Amino acid sequence: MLERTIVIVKPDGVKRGLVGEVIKRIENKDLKITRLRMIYPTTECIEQLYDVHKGKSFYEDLVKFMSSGPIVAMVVEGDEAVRVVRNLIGSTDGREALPGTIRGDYALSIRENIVHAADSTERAEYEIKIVFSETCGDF
Ligand code: FUP
Repeated sequence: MLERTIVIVKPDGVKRGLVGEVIKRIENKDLKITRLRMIYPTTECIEQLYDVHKGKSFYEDLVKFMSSGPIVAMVVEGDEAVRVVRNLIGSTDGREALPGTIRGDYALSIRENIVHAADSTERAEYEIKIVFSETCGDF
């Protein structure tokens, strides 16, 4: 079934020059990028993006990290895009993520793990609305 999801290259991915690599892997998979935006996100926007993690031990460091520099957000479409993209990025902890996945190939950390992707179509719509709103950030 045709779905859309959101992929975000996190501040570490942008700083390390991995935007092109992430885009290449998405396009190689024959997924389509239909929107693309680079922003320096506000703390408030990141808090909304990660609302489900509020109160967890890692939440504050996560918000600080995600709002520490520019990010690149994309809307990605294709057959079962949510699951397909989650498989492309790999598991959360870069030390555990399988080789061949983005995190498996480029991350050695659970926090600084290069990319974010929505884990359901409902979350994708929620996150797209937040990250592509005027108030999420600017330069
Ligand atoms: P994921 O969906 O793979 O991005 O992972 P989660 O939704 O579980 O976590 C969101 C983000 O919180 C991760 F990308 C990194 C951060 N995190 C930590 O910093 N420490 C943890 O123990 C778990 C997650």
